[in-house]
Amino acid sequence: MRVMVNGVEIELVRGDITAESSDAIVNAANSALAGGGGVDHAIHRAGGDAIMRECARFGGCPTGSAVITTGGELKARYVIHTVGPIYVDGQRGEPQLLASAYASSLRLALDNGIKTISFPSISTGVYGYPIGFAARIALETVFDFVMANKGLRSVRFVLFSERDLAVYSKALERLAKGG
Ligand code: AR6
Repeated sequence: MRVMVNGVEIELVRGDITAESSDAIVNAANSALAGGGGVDHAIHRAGGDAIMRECARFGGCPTGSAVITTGGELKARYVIHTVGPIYVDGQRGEPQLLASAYASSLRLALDNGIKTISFPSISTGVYGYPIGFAARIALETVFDFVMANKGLRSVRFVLFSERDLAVYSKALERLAKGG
């Protein structure tokens, strides 16, 4: 599914983000930037050691922020590592922190001349964020950002399962209708 918002293509696909050829892919990292499971593991495995060497220089990244490294051996030139919140009950700032993870990644992309960027579904794996809520926050944050900032050409969500793609599609339909 694909919509245009203020001249920017926002697209949802099912797939493996490590195969993306956008300028940057986003990693769902932890605040130690230490590597881990899920998409983080897949990106470091596919991109090689250069990514971890650059991560180590930052000495970590607070929840809701982002840092940028080389894409190493990936097709993508850069990896933007962002740290989403661990979901507890939704009352501990999780929505704001999740929105901030997306917005910080988009800001870093613009600052580095990136035109095309691909996101996974941040926080909805190991970190337990209910995907219906997370999808809405992710898409709303992207809509708000591209309405307020010129420079990006495409923002893609690469969802790992058909179910995740269906949830994001429903959220995007609702948002595109203004709901
Ligand atoms: N391509 C796209 N999406 C993927 C891929 C892939 N190759 N692999 C997994 N996903 P998670 P989090 C999906 O757990 O919840 C790590 O250990 C997955 O199905 O990777 O933000 C970090 O080091 C899910 O929908 O990230 C942190 O400690 C989504 O990516 C912690 O997990 C996010 O799941 C971060 O947890």
